[in-house]
Formats: sequence, structure tokens, C-alpha cells
Amino acid sequence: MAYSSRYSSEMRDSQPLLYGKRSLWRRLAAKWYRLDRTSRVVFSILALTICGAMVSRIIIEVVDPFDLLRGPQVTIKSKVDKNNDTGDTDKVRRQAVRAAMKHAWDGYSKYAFGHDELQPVSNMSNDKWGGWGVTLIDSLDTLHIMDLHEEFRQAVTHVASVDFSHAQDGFTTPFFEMIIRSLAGLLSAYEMSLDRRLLEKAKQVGDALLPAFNSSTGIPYSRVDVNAGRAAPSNRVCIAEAGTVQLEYWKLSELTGNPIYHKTAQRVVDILDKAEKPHKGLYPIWIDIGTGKMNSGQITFGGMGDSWYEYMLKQHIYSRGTHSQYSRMYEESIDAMKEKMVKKSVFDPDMYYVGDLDLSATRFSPKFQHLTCFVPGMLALGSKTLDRPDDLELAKKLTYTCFQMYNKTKTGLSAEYVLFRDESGKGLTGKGTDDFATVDLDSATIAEQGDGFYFGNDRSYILRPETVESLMIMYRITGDKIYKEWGWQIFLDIEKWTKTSSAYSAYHDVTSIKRNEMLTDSMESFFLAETLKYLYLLFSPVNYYSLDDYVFNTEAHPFKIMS
Ligand code: DMJ
Repeated sequence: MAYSSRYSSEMRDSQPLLYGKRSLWRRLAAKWYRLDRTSRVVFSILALTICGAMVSRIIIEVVDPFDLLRGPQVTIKSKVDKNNDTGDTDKVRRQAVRAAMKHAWDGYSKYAFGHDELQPVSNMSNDKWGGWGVTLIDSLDTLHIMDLHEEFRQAVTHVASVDFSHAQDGFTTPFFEMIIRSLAGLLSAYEMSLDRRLLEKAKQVGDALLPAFNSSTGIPYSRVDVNAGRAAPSNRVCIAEAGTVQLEYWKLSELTGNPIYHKTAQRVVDILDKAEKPHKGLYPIWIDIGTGKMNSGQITFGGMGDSWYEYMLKQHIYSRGTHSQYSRMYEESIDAMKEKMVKKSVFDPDMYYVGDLDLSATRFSPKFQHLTCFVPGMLALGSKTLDRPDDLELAKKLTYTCFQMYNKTKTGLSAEYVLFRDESGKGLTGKGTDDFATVDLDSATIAEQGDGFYFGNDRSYILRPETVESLMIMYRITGDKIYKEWGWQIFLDIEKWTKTSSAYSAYHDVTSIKRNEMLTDSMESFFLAETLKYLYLLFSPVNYYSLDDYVFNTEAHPFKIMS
């Protein structure tokens, strides 16, 4: 049968030779021309199939078409500016912190993915925050910051499937915790990745919790029944809960273009600004929701009061000083704190601390909480923003005390709080009966006193971030490398005492070295959201998530300062 192909043997013979006589190509061509038509068809199909498979493989590797099915592309690029890097030591330390994050994340993923918390000793999980996966959400931006790309993608895919408008039956959601951890975590991760799914989910969380403000005064209730679309009734709420949601709702307004969130949350600030106070700038912790009055509780920069003061400054920074209200309120509070709440140890003149005041702002309690160790960072930030140089000097002294709270224990970890003696040598029992009644201390307590403070009943370290938060800010503002050394020492002790096979665990008594008996099988999400993030940033170049461009919410989620 004659070949109809233009590559018939006659034509072949008339072709000019492109390759030398002995070339492989020519010999293959000769073989091809000798084949009958059926064989050529079979070979052609085979060759096309092989080429097709190779081309698809290349497309999958380079373009990843499955991303189109997954939804919008999450953009991640390495953000540490290599030209402005901080040297080999920092690099090694940063990588060690990143490895700690990976270890904690891997354990959480393996045993508790999508649940609220991993219990890092038993490797069980719990859903004590409503079951929406608070550890996962709180960790999103830390994963992004540390360039843990795949982990971030997996977490975002999961978040996209969570329905925040529906809660577990009978569960009332803690308003403040959900805002600072989840709403803020989603907003911050959205600003980093521009993945619209995160903004949609942030809006879902913000909307689901908005009924908290449906009180006669506009002061929020502390828990919300998301399924019923209403708040769980209560008479009072603390200032930290009511006054640490404004930054998040403001950012939500900025990103969605809907001013209602900011307006609703701002009302709380206006009410408390005008409310009667025992001393200008000092706010008792409890607000009566029905009247808006603050007429019970102590005055503290520790638990239940802390972030209320922090957010005055941070709203000022976020809004670039365009509203004088926040800086005025912040400066009033700091002036009053310095006047009435800051004392120094009678044993160590370098050791300054911030105690608490009773409702009338007259009786002082020489108790310094780990939670209060965010204050030096806040003062340093305020000194830079509002030109208050004396605040920076106080910040240095307080940071020293916060570090000593770690440095002076057997484990190198800090207790929840420490106690000081007043000028007459009296102190607090530490039993938590009455924080404002100073007593003669028993000899055992005095014997336990180091050169500075002694311990109360609660000696646990629950992986809190406040001291490393202040260290990061202090380094960035002063440039003093001692803060990096202190941060590294704290990190090494966290590794030594709290690391488990799957993650990191809170420690029951920092004065005990019986490690196996001390691990409490609990890891709060703020360990991944805050403690590890601040440590990582401490060892990163100062222009990485610069304090000039970002303001960190109280849970360490960076928000871009308003443009
Ligand atoms: C965090 O959840 C927040 O920083 C909050 O403002 C108080 N402290 C805890 C961690 O200690």
C-alpha cells in the first residue's frame, strides 16, 4: 500500500540531510518511515499520551490549579528583610522560636485540629471556648509571620468552613475573649493574606457578637447567646471586657466600610470618659451595666483592668492621633498610676512595681501581677508616641522587675503574681483573703523572701506573654540588647520546663523543680498567638512588623495603622 504521507520513502530520499549520516535522529527517522500505517498510528497515540502527561505535571507543579477550587489564592512571601537582618545569633534564636511554634502547632494539628485547645500532656482536646477552634484562629497570623506556609493554608481552609453564627447548644460565648482572640485573629490574618474568606468570617464573628451591646446604656454584657441572637443578662461587666473591643470593631469598620461597628463600641469609651471616678484617670474594675457607673471593685493595671488602659493608647496610635480623647484619657491614667500605684521594693532599690488600689483609690496593695507586666511595653510605646521621656525610664525599671520575676525562681519561670513588703516591713498574706490588709508576715514567708519579693498562693506559670511582649517593645524602642538576652533566657526555660511530646504545658508551681508533677495539661491559645510571636519578633529585624506601621491588639494580633 502506497503511503499517502508526505513522509513517503521517496520524499525521504529526496530530503536534504539535516544531520550527519550516522546521527541517531536520522536512524530513528529511517525506522519510522519503514513502519506500516497502523504501527505509526499506535506510536503516535503513545507519544501524545506521554507528552500530555508531562505537560499536565508541569502545569500542576507551577500553577496548582487545585487552588482555583480551594478559593482565592493566599499570598505568602518571605517577609523577613534579609538586608536588614540582625545577625547570626538572632537568626538562630528566631529559628528556635519558629521550631517551638511548629512543635506546638504540629501537636495541636495531630491531636486537636479544629478544637479549641490541645491538652499537651494527655493529648486530649477540649472545646471550652465554644468549639470554633480558638487555638487555630489565634495562631493564624503567627503562622504567617513565621512563614509556616502550608500550616497557614490548612488553617485558613478550615476556618472557611466554620459557622460562627451558630454555637454549641447551651453555650454562651465570652464576648471579650472571642473579640480579642478570634475577631482580631481573623482580621489580622486577612490583612496579611488578603484572603477574602477571612474577612467574611471576621464579619460573621463581629455580627454574631454585636447583640452584646443591646443594653439600656450600650455597655456590653459579658456573654452572648449566639444562637438566640441576644446577650446573656448580667448586672455588671469589667472595664477590660467592655473596653478592649474597640480596636477590633474599628478595624472591622475600616475593612468592611460599615461604620456601625466602630460607633457601637466607641459608646463605651464615651460613657466611661464622662463617668465619675474616685481619682482622675483611675477606673474601678466593675461597671454597672444598667447605669454605666463604676461603683465597685478595685483599681488595677492587672487582670480585669489592664487592657482598658492599653486600648486608650492603641486607639490613639491606630487613628494616628486624630482624636484627642484617647491621648488625654491615656495620659490622665498614666499620671495617676505613677502618682498612686508605683512603688519600689524596700530590699532592692532598682525594683519598681505597680500595685493595686481599692475602690476609693486610697488603700494600696503591694501585689504585682504577671498580667501587669504589659505596662512597661505600653509605657515605652506611649513615651515614643506622646513624647513622655520619663515614662521610658519607669518602663526600664518595671521591665527589670518583670524579668526578675522569672530570673529569681528555681525554674526561671514567673508566678502569676509576686508580693512585696511595704516600707514598715508588713506584707500581704498571699492567701487572697483581703488584698488590701497588710499584716506581719510569718517567719516562713520572710525566709522565702528573696531580695525583693515573695510568693503568694498561686505560683503557676500559664505560658503568659506580658513580659516577653514588653521585652520586644523595649528592645525596639531603646535598642538595648539586654532585652534580647532576657527574652532568650526566658525562652530557654520555657523549653526546659514546659515542653511536652506534643506541645507546651502550663506549670503548676514555678518554685518546684518536680517537673513531671507540675505540668497541668493545659495550653492557652495565647501561647501561640502572643508568647511565641513576641519572642520571634524580638529576634527579628525591627522593621519586620514595625511599630511605626502596626499596632498590636491585646492578643498580639498586628493591625495596620489606619492610612
Ligand atoms: C491575653 O489573652 C490578653 O493579652 C489579655 O488582654 C490578657 N492577657 C492574656 C494573656 O495573659
